[in-house]
Amino acid sequence: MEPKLKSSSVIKRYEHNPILSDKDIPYPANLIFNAGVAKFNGRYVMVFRNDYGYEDGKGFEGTNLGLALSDDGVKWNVQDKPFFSMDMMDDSDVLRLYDPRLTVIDGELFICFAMDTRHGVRGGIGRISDDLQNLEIISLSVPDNRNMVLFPEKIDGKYVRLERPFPVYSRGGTDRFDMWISKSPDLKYWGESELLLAVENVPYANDKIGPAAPPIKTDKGWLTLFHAVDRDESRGKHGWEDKWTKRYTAGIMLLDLNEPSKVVAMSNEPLIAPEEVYETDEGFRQHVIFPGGMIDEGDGTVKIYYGASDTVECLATAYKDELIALCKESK
Ligand code: BMA
Repeated sequence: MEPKLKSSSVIKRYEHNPILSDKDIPYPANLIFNAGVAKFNGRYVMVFRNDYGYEDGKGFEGTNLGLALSDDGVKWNVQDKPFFSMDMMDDSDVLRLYDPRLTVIDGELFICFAMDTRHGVRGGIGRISDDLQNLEIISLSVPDNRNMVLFPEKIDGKYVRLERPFPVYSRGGTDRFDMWISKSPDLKYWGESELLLAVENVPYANDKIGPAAPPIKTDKGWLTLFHAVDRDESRGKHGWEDKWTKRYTAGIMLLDLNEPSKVVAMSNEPLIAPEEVYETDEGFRQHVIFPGGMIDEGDGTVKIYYGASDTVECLATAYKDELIALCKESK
């Protein structure tokens, strides 16, 4: 029997979840999920992943990134064309961009994304123009790396990012991937890399972990969401695939304000675990909670945006103080 994981009681899911799905999209769309969200120039901006053109037995035709805007973070207006599609890229090595995260730094909007290429998965950082029409790529990692997120301000004069390289050869040939942190003087050249949090530090993970949303600054530290994966070979069909043995949950921790490579406290239980029908029984890959955005509303609450079942985009809210209280001091 797989252990039952429950969401923390401090999490309140939006009662009309999902907030965005394929039926809201004015161009071909099948799976709308794993969005990045930021408050930028007075409104909420969302860049979401769209896997489109599904054909039975063949899979998907492609992936593009869509753009949606909102005044309240709940109801979204989707722009009539994708924000990014492969015809905008003239590098034949690149296969797709996906899983965007958005961070505003000094009034500019930045995006992190994963980029599949014919020679491995690269983590990318780009700048989005103020009119939200253009993406300028600033930096691309060597393979394999993804799940990058940027902190919303420089710390000690340097930009900081969380990331999740995925070494296979040196780690037994299977998933066993941890969270790392790196620093940069200019968003282009990255270094001072350190291990931040390892799979074995997360009691409800046995497979891999990765960054989720840009951290939020609090007086107790950087409030930081991540995703955690546990695998159980006895799991069978979940969704469109015959075998899907992983479960994705969301976790929460606090990083030191001045030295964010130090985890000061963490919750020993998942923050969000798959429970609702759109998380467990519907969709492409069930039992997947994949957060990509956490917005500080300035009134003591946060909005958390997460992809559910790799199929729809959902919203949950929580009080910042209650999230902080979940994080127990680490030894
Ligand atoms: C990860 C990424 C995510 C996806 C998740 C669950 O490896 O590919 O985009 O949401 O798997 O399928």
